[in-house]
Order: sequence, then C-alpha cells, then structure tokens
Amino acid sequence: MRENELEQLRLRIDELNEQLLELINERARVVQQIGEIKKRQGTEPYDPVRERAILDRIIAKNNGPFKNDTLKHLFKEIFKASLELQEDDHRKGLLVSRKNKTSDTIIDINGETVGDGKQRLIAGPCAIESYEQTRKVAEQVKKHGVPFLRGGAFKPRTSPYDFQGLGVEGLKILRQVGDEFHLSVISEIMSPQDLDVAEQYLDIIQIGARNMQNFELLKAVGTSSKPVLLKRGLSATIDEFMKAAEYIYMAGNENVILCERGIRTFERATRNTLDISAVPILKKETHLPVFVDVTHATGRRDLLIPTAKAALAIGADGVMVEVHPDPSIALSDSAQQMDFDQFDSFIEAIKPYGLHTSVQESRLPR
Ligand SMILES: [Mn+2]
Repeated sequence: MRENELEQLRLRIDELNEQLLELINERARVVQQIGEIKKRQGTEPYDPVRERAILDRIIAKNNGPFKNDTLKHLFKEIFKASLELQEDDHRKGLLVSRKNKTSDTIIDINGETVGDGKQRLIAGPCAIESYEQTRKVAEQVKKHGVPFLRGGAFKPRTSPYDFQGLGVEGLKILRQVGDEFHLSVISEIMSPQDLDVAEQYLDIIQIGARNMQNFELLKAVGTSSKPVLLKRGLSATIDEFMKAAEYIYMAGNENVILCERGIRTFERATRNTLDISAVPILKKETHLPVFVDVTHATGRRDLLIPTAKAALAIGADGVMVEVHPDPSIALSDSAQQMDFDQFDSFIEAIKPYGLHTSVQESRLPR
C-alpha cells in the first residue's frame, strides 16, 4: 500500500514538473515580447525597480512551506535566466554576431586569405617617411613571405606638433612599393573625405583606435569594396568594439577585420594593456577575423615576441608589427619599431607558433 502511495506522489511530481516547465517557458516568451518592446523603445532590459516590485508581490502571496528567502532566491534565478534570454536576443540582432552567422568570415585580399585559420602577419613602418625607407622595409617583409605591408600616411598624433604623415603622397609611395614587391598594402584614413584616395591606392583600409567611434567614418568605409581593419578604441569595451564593426558591416561592407591593440588601464609598464582574452571572446562572439597589434599594445620592443606568441597561441588570425630601417631616427613610434635584425629574430621566434608565410608571387595585378 505504501509503495503504491509513493508511486502516486511521484507521478504527481512529474505532472507538476511538466506544468512548471510549461509555465516557465511561457513566462520566458512573455519576457521576450517585453524585450522586443524595450528594444524598440531603446531602454535597458534590466529594471531593478520592477524586479523589486515583482519580488514583493510574490512574498506577499507566499503561504509556505517555502521561506521568503528561499523563494526570493528561486525567483531571482528565473529573472536572471530571463534577462540573459533578452540579452541573447539583443546580441543576435548584430550582423557581426556569431549567433547570426556561424561560419567564419574569410576575406580574400589579392589571393591571400584572412580568417581561414592560417595565421598571418601585417608588417611595415609606423609611418611612410620616404620612398627609400618604405622600399627597404618592403624588401624585408617580402623576404619573409609576409603578404601585407602596412605604413601610415595620415597619422593621428596626440600632439598637433608631432609628424602628421605625408598624406596622399604617402599612400602613393605605399602603392608604388606594394606593386614593386607584389604586396597588399594597408594604411589608415581618418576622414570620410579620404575614402576616394584610399580606394585608389590601398588594398585594406585601416580605422585607427582613436577613430573607432567616428561613426561617419565607419559608415563611409562601410560603403567601400575594400576590406577594413578596425582597431579597438583606447577605452572601448568589447561590446562597443562589436557595435563599431556593426556600423561598417551594416552599411554593406562584410569584409571587416577586428584588431585588438591594447586598452588604457592604470598600468604604466606598457604603453597600453594587451587584452589578450579579447581575442577568444571576439572569435566566439563574432564571425570576423581578429588580429593583434603587438607594437601599439605594448609600446615595448622587448615584448613583441612573447606577446605575438601569445596572440598566435590564443587563436588570433594574425599579428601586426612595425618595422623600420633605423627605428632610432623614425619620425614616430621610435621606441617600439623593430630594426631588420630584430625583425629576422622576431619571424624566426614566432614561426613555430603557427605563423603562416607564403613565397608565392602570384598576386593578381590591380
Ligand atoms: Mn605606430
């Protein structure tokens, strides 16, 4: 008889669980509807005042046997799960989100691919200073089978009295040298007005850290057919970084490369603090290729090899570094650019960590 009673009660528990399951999911669906309305209104999913009111209502109706604190705890778990559901829906809304597109974005740049699992290097001087200087660097870059040559023409400098770059003249030099060595070239622009010349001379357009939230610039490069390398802002959260990339993607340009370049913290031992965990987070949250600029992240030549190794080991799609024929006389970033011997050692040191180099000469003509 006892056996039978226990059996009956267990059946009743199963029934109640099913009802709870149905109710809890129904509640989740209502929460999602509320989330949709809040999204349209542009308000935050989490409302602590409303949560307090709901809890008070539940406690007022509690007839036991559960204690109020236990019920509070249980319902808070339900609230938390519901909030996560709303936030998931919000994130799913982003086109750059992995939830929206599960496969990796692979970008073809003159026959060289980025984002396909092969880890690449972008190297070149901080700034284009002259044809000779750029040519010397390109020779070294080519020697090591690195397909991408960088060089700044429009330089965003902290002080208006610092070297501002050669401008369009610099882009022309970079293009000329790139063509000579069959290298794809990348440089930064700072204004939507520069987009025309950038498209004329560059293979990849860079948006620098200081312009990560220059929304007009993001929208402008979003209309371009050229891939864009977007650097993380000095104090930008990963969420803000993703939303900046969204501006470019949303405007129609799906070839976006994210670049972690260190963030501003209280630490002074390095120029910025390399947020290395941002790499796997961005790889998980987005479908875009992720690079790490170790030169600007550290601001220290002696840290380039270990941080580049870390970037490759943690799954970055590539690394960016600065190289100069004679860093001591460089017009910008003289403390962290590598000379050619250091560049040789750098390549040798990081090759075993998965750096992909190519010797192919088959770059398609422009
Ligand atoms: Mn630099």
